[in-house]
Amino acid sequence: MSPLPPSAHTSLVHVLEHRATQTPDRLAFRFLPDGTGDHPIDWTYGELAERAGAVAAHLGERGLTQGHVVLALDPGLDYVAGLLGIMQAGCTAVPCFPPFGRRATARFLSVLDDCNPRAVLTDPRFAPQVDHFHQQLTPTTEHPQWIFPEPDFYQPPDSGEVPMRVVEPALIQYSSGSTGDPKGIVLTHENLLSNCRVLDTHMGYEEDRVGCSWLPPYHDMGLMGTIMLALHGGWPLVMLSPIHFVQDPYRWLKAITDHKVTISVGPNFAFDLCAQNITDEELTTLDLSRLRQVFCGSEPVSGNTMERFEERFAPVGFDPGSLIPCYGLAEATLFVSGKPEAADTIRTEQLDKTALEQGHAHRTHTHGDGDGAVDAGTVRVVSCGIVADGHEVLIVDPHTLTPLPDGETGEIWVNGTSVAAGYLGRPELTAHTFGARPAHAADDSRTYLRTGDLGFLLDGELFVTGRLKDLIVISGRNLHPQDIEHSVLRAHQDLRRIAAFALPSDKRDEEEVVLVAEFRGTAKEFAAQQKELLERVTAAVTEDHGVRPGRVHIGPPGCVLMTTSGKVRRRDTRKAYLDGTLKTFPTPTPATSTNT
Ligand code: 649
Repeated sequence: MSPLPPSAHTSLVHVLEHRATQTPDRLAFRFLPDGTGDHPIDWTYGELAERAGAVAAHLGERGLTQGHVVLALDPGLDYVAGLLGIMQAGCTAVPCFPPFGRRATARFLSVLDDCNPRAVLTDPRFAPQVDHFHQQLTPTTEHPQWIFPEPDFYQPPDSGEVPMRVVEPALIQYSSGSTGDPKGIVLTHENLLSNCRVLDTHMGYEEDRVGCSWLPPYHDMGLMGTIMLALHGGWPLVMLSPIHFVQDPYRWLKAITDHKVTISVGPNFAFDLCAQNITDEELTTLDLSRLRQVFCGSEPVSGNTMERFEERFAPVGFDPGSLIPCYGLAEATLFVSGKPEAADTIRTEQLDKTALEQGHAHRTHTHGDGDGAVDAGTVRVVSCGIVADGHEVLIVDPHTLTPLPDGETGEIWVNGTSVAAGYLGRPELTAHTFGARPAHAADDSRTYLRTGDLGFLLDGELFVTGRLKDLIVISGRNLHPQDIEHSVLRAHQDLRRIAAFALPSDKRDEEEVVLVAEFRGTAKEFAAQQKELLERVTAAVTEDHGVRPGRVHIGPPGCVLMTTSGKVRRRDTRKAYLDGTLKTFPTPTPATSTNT
């Protein structure tokens, strides 16, 4: 397998064309439809190119030669063909999940409202719902063409015309923004190729590379991190659906064992799930000795989780040196930093907790491979490695916009060719987020992406310590506080201001949702209804978002801190919660019994 000359291709569609010409019979993608090895579906580059071409031709026949096309198929090989076909037809792909269930449908419709697609490519089982979808769209959104591919959709049409009309932008990625306020990240073909190139450089070349992924194909890590990377690099990717993984995490490691996988990826929670749920009996059927690179990113990487995973799977050949903590975000296409290839263990630092809360990374002592013991007053932070080739990370004081020296925490800013063009239809937000310049920089100096994440650099490595933005990340899902707060408001008419934020759970190595809500009533009324209020809030949040709030504080007016313009000050409310200074209802005085 020869690595591609990177400069020779202007898009991934051209990369596919190249592969289909040079190595048509080589395996490109393998999908495990039931999550096990029983009925794998294999596509070679030749087959993939033929199917993508067929999709492009069918779109062309329907007059879809430009504009946005939402791709909302189930995970599988058709998703890959759909994606490349849309781009080949001259359209911009908008990857999305299928509109299944209340939450997903609400988000799906808000994506449609935001990007005004000319067409939606989704599973035929949603055909009966089209009228219902249309009724829920904003009246100004034009009704898209609905395409429900049947198998012949992936066969070249009789006309034989296969377009090759790749145009900009390549793709709109929705991953940030709440349901009520989605933000579409506009990615160019160069962004997608740049992300592949920097990851290729970071990972190095391997003759026998085989990837495995259960990540959703509509999320940046699944799409840009696995599908596009595999196509670009010319190595096969074994895919299973996220549902099959979550139902039984053993399937991931079994697929790695069975298909001689050398590279894989997952968020922190996936490593925990495996370490906790895989039985001793299952363990005996695993062989992880071929695995050389396992990326872990998308949420804070826990040193403890990594150790638990290493310990559990070392007996079946897992090499701890293969773990690669990494950091990235869809606004930078995907990859920003990762453990250097040469390093054989994860780097963690023990830092003084109080100093870190004030923004200074003061080492208490260094940990090479870590023994898991953390002193009180100390936090352990895992390094997310070195910054992507040709990219720059600046740590900036978010208030003064002054660049900070090594070891000081501030907002992570990124510059480089993987950084997206901006948010669809949002010039002001785009200028603010993508066009940042540090204080006193010349007007024509380079601009940076403000990531909204907090971290510091130390000896050339990036450590991510928190989020400036209020996003709550739980089990690999990004939850928007506004959406959760909205559910709480619905739960009870006497609850008004709400603040939702994340705090580390006492019980698990994860964050949990914490809610602070104001109750519009007297202390006595509160005491009488407290139990019901808690039940209703918990039920509403669990039902709407699939997460159970870890802690709920209901207090009198004033317990949720607000700005003068009426915005919830989540971070300040969170701090007051931690400091124990939140307003509370007086504890009811125990009824005094009168002795007569
Ligand atoms: C992050 C994506 C990180 C994300 C992944 C490189 C087969 C197997 C392997 C393979 C290829 C084929 O979460 C991706 C880089 C993968 C190479 C795979 O190779 N994007 S997002 O836009 O949805 O969210 C971004 C936010 O997530 C948080 C930050 O708040 C960020 O703004 N985040 C992290 N927080 C703490 N620590 C980290 N390491 C974080 N990474 C992302």
